[in-house]
Amino acid sequence: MKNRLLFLGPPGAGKGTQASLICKEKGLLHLSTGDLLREEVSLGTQLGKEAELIMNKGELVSDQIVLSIVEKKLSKSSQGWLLDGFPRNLMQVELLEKLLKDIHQPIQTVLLIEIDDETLTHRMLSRGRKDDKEDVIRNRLKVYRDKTSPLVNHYMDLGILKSINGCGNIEDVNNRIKEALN
Ligand code: B4P
Repeated sequence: MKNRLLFLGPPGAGKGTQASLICKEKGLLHLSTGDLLREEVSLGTQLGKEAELIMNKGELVSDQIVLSIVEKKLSKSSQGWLLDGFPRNLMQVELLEKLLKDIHQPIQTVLLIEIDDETLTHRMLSRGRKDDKEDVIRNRLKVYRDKTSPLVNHYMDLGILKSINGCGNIEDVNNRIKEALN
């Protein structure tokens, strides 16, 4: 299996859930920008304070903040990695491509988790995180459509995109992902 992966999909699609399973199984570094930002928030750092205000509105945190977090982690990894929730717009794609070129570690496969808005909204409301409120979720879906979904065409044009259906239970989705990555 390839060991430099990117999981793409709308908020609540299960990127984090599935990325954890795949990373545990394959020994990859799990790099979730959402988790890393939430860690900064819980530590009460200056960066965390700035990020929290933006995350609670469902907007994207600044590209430079996110890149600096990713850069630190990626440069330490030797066993392969899975990017979860990053990049989220075309500027982040550009910044990431430059970074990966510098360390000679191009992405091998981008996996798109596809799922309908109703299921996403239901999952996020059941999770009940601070940014899982109905109006914030609506905005996060809009931000995904406006800023993140153009990445699908970008990676399709590069010939490295695979997509799977994200509906169904965690195990079924996991099996679909493993099949797609084989
Ligand atoms: P993220 O932390 O990336 O979170 P997410 O997109 O909401 O969730 P994910 O798709 O990982 O779903 P999960 O597995 O948790 O982003 C949060 C915020 O951080 C963003 O809005 C933004 O502000 C900021 N941010 C992050 N990255 C950024 C970047 N690169 N640039 C700028 N800002 C950035 O699953 C959702 C729920 O569904 C869970 O409760 C899970 O248990 C459940 N679930 C999963 N799979 C299921 C299944 N098959 N069946 C039933 N339930 C399931």
